[in-house]
Amino acid sequence: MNTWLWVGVIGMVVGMITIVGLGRRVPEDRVHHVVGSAFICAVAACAYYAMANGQGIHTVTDATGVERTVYWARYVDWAVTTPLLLVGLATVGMPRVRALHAREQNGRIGGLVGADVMMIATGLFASLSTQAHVRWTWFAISCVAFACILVIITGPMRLDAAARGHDHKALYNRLLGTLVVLWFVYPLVWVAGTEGVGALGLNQEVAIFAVVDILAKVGFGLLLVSGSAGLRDKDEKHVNR
Ligand code: RET
Repeated sequence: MNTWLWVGVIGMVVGMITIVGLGRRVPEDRVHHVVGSAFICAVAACAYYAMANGQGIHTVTDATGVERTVYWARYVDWAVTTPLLLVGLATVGMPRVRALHAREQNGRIGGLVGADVMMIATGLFASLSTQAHVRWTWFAISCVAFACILVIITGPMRLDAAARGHDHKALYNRLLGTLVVLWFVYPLVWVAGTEGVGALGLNQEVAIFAVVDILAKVGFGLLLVSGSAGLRDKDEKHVNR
């Protein structure tokens, strides 16, 4: 179990260094993708380092008397990193010009981040619940927030990206596909794991989360940074730099 937590630490640190190295090819106006992606890895590296050293872990005794180990440090990690991942995706789709719609776009990002923080916070409450009906109610609420995120990123934000031209549309769709597939693994592992029905043991759960976390942070960050390096803006000619 500890080995997988150390795999998490090393994976995130190596990922961060690779992203920063690759980021040197990214034009100045897209460096925010490099900074965001590198910070995502840095935050996760800290969370994995804490867990590997026995910190950010809590034992819950269920109403039935069964003891469960909750790695709450991952929820702190997710509460910071998932909004950053979504903002990274959102800024690929957002037009640079069209100040007329800036308010709507900022509002949409606010809604997205709000739903995301709600998803993670209610997921933490679910993990810490001792009674099954309370746990599954929190789980359902967290799933509703997840559904809201999916609606926003596959609906209006995707249309915005398509309106920015072929390159942005293609990159947005590639990132969206990767994000959706990987993010679905989290609730599935939660349900199958020790917080849910217990079909997966704690060791397996920790191992799967370590691998998916590396893919969702480092893999997504590499796609975003390498993809944004070669983007051509349709509206670039209107912008004074
Ligand atoms: C929980 C359990 C409750 C129901 C749902 C969940 C979803 C979690 C997700 C986490 C994504 C994390 C990422 C981290 C790293 O980069 C909290 C597991 C819906 C989608 C992408």
